[in-house]
Amino acid sequence: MSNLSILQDFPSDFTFGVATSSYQIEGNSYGGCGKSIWDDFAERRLNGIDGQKACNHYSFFKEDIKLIKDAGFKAYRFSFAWPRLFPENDNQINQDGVNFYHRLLDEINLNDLEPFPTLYHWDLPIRFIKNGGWENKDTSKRFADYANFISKNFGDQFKSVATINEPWCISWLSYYLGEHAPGKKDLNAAVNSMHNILLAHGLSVDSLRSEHNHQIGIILNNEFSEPIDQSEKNIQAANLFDAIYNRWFADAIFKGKYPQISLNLFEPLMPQDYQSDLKTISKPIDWLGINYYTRSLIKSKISKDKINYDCLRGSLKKTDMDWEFYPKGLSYFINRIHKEYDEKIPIYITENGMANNDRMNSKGDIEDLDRIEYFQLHLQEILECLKKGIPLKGYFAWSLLDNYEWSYGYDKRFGLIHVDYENFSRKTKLSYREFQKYL
Ligand code: IFM
Repeated sequence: MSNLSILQDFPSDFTFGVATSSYQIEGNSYGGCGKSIWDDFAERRLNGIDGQKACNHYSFFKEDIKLIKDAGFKAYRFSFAWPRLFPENDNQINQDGVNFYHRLLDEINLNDLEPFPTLYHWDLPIRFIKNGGWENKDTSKRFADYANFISKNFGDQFKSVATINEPWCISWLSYYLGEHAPGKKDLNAAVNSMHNILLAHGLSVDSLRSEHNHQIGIILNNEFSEPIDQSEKNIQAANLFDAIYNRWFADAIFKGKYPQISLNLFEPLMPQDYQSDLKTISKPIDWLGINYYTRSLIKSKISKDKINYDCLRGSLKKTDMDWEFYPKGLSYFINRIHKEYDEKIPIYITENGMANNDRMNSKGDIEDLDRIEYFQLHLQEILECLKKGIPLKGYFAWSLLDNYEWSYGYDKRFGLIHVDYENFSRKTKLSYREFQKYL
């Protein structure tokens, strides 16, 4: 029987928390929040299924913080919504938005939870799209101003802060694969946004530090890259996937350069002065967040743009996203960061969890045993890494609540807590109660 008794084996200074993001839970129709690229994308591409209401965390945040506290978690990872703070333009503040984040941070601190805000979790104000969104370096500069505003206004309410959540999703998934807002399929746009999102990170490190002595990190999503077989061409394809998905961002941040294998393809498309930006991008940070969910099986293919691979799913047990359980990938990336990038950098697992086809039993309970097993298997890998002395500091389950899962709308449920989207009632699942029992 799956359980989370493994939680008892962790050292007492290891932080357990839960994670969410603004657009996925807050509800953009409340409190004067402006439109983001996701409202526009949802209208154009998702039959209008958007985050206008989401979980109405805007109204229910006190109840949600209490649930975090009651489970025994010690930290809460959430994100600021840029369009909530600056709905119309870069200078006109929405005071309701400012008040909301003050109240949220107060509530987190009053409950002795450590706030882990992220500055950007994908809800770019819609006005930026006219100028190309992340294709345009100006967006990176505006982001640094926004970061400075946050530090100036809220900086005495938190210590740790992450600049960007999942740069691969913001750039490759959104500008090359077209699966996320703004939904472009253009290699040139993708390459520029892959650089500019990192520049936004680098510039914001300085603009945050100019206000407060924060502990600054960035959050990278990693997906394990496994060639479908050991043939030379499939190994090469898997290396290219890895260079674009994983190494592009980590190499730039920790080594101040891009991996040669992807740069060979991208160099002609890069912004002219990209090399001098790499100095800004690789400014020292205080911690790294890793989001980890699954692996991809990579098969070589010939493509006009030379992105010569296809991603397949294997036959291991799968989540409701069709993502395989592959916990070994998590320890692989932890070890890789530690050995190949920076052996001193404190690492947090900032997201890990699964979408499950949750069903209520006759008593109205959700017994999400597969989710418990998923957590248990990944925690096991983390524990092994801790035993080797890797400076792993914490783990955030994704997610506190069922929420808006981007292009999938509300169909995929990742929460430890079930949300009824009609009346916003919350109901704890068995996985929540397992954390509660052992924390
Ligand atoms: O829901 C997302 C989150 O916003 C970013 N990381 C992956 C999660 C699951 O897809």
